[in-house]
Amino acid sequence: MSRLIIISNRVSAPKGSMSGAQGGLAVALQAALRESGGIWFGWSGELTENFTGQINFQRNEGVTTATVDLEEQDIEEYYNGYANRTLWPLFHYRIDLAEYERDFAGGYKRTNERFADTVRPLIEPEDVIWIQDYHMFPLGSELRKRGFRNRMGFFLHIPWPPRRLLTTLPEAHELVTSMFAYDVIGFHTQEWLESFCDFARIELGAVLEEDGLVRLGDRTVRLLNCPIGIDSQDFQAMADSDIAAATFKQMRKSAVDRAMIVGVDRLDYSKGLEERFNGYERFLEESPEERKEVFLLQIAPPSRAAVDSYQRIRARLEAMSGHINGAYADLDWVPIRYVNKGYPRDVLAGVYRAARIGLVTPLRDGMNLVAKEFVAAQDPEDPGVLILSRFAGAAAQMPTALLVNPLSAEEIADAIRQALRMPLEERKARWKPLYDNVVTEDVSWWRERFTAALMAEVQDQQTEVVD
Ligand code: ADQ
Repeated sequence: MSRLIIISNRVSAPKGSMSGAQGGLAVALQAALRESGGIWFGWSGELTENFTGQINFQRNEGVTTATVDLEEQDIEEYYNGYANRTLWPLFHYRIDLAEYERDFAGGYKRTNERFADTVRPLIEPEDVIWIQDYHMFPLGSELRKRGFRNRMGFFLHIPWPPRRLLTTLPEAHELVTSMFAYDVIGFHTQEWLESFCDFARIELGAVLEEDGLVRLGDRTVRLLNCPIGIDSQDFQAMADSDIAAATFKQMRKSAVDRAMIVGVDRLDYSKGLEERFNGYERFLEESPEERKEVFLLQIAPPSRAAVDSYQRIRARLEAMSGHINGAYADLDWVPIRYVNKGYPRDVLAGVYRAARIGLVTPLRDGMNLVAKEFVAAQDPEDPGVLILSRFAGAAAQMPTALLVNPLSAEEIADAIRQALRMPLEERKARWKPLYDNVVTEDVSWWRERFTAALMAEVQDQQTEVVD
């Protein structure tokens, strides 16, 4: 079996006994590395005065990680700039928030060149390279320019935007052309895959061949619809753990017979939190008789605090929760508990299980793993109801959730009412197919599906320079 080299912006070394500290993606990629004896390379998350390219190797529980520090200008332009202020909003359809700056684009290119130069001595001819996410679109092409003919795959964790939006990016042609350096490109849904195809075909003149292949010049790429899942077995085990049971008890006690609606999201404008609060407020306004039977627990740890748009949404949500609580709270009841903290995964599992409704309403999301975790944590004899945005990648695999338009306060309010009134039999009937999917198409299924496609690609194509 070939060695696997995984490259991503941030690297997660195994954390051993810290129960519930690691996400499913980290665990799945670590498992792949253990099997193949490979390396996980990326940014350390640390700052250095001058970039030296010195690699810090670590070996934990059979997984080797190799990380490099970046200098301030790289972090500002590549990470806070192009990745988080240009590509993230654009790829989530928010061109109103996207900032197009040549310095950001330049820093992104420079940092990817630095990654390519740094990882270069670690790669052997038979290695298979798997690059993750939007921080590193051009890395494959940079490696090809340095003479690497290895099989290379890329997986995109976020949506791919419609062609008309992507054309607003000054570097769009260059960026998408560079992606033809890969042998396989994976997306969470057919929709994102087709949007990529549209751009490649209409803007670049790429040719769609049979069987998911797209050709541009002398390079052919396989496009793969490959939805990510969660570590469902581990997550269920966490839901059955003592910590989860204690959290469940604590939550039920503090709910005093009220139904809990739960939202768990990174504090990000793509997650539709303002719109969710509006939808919940609409429900409170329209349903005075049911109002005090519920409360909303929104857990939203801050992220990307260096970026203005994230500071703004944080302030906005604080104001909205204050306003809603001010308008509706009573002596014995507060409609929203808004918590800006992260919790271990076993605690989250207990919270999900105690909830009657999971409210997952991103405006756009590549997949959304919270929806899957919520389903995995439910009690089969008394499952909660998942309310899910139609615009999350997860909706394609979860048709029996209550699917809503997250921009419509009315649809969110209606769905909350429907979920509260839903008889047990219907709750079970809706939950079971969701659960079956979460278990079958889990994170191991995802990574095996992707690596199998990558390993299968025959290298009979020109792999020289792709600009
Ligand atoms: P994210 O945008 O981070 O991921 P998501 O898929 O929902 O979104 O994953 C979030 C993870 O963080 C979940 O595992 C969740 O449990 C955890 N989390 C959130 N809030 C937390 C809290 N308060 N405490 C502890 N943990 C918390 C990106 C894309 C997604 C895609 C994933 C994986 O934006 O669309 O599903 O990558 O590809």
